Amino acid sequence: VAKMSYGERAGMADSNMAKELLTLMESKQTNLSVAADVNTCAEVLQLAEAVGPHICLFKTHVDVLADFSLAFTLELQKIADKHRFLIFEDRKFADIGNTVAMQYGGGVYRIADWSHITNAHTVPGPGIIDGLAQVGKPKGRGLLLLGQMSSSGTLADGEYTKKTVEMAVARRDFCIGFICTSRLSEDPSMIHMTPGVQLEEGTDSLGQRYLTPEVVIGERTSDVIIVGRGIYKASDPAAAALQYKQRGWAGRDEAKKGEG
Ligand code: UP6
Repeated sequence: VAKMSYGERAGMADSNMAKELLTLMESKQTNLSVAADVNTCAEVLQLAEAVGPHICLFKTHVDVLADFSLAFTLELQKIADKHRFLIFEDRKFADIGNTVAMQYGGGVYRIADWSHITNAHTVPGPGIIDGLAQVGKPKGRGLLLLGQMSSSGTLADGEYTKKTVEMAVARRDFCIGFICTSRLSEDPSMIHMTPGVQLEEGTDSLGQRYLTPEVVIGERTSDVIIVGRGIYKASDPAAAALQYKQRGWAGRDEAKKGEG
């Protein structure tokens, strides 16, 4: 799978959301997602404008925004249309199906109305996917499952990771891939996204672990690098995004040389 182009894989994907993302990655030649972990709507919009041309996916945590409004989500969608990227609200749902359906479709954030992609932990079992699918599938949305985490001491490994992959494949009409630290599935329609990426390997003071774009894409054959502080804390976020984009895309050549 690592040897196939994103465009070839788009033709094999089951869900329209996976097709759309893979097609966009191929045409924009980018496997970069920026994590917009800033605290106001204005800062999110400014970052989206700056990095938009270089990314395939813009990742948000809207529950950290002090001034969230639905008007903000409309502005973000306009920028997404203009620069051709998709929006991923990193909500990490973790409850029973009935509850997550309410959290995804309603409340203050109405995530399903504006976010193309969201994600979920698999601790509750497959009911969480069914609950989210009830809300998201009619709107053409896609779901990522957390198969692994970047943080040290994570419990998401071994059997847990394996069962998560099985759950995704069983609902491939709605599940488009994984949050993970290395490729988990050879299914061409499963998109692998890896957070914990900076230009140098390292850690932060709260358990985050960083790998480089070369290791994540080239050696571990993930599909998308997710970069937060490495880009939004840079003095020039647009220039930093371009640099990550180039290094992430170059990693594809290494991945294609591998035995995958
Ligand atoms: N994230 C991780 N690790 C995971 C899952 N998600 O770091 O296993 C998310 C964080 C943050 C981003 O919630 O938004 O990816 C990483 O940000 P950073 O590049 O600033 O560390």
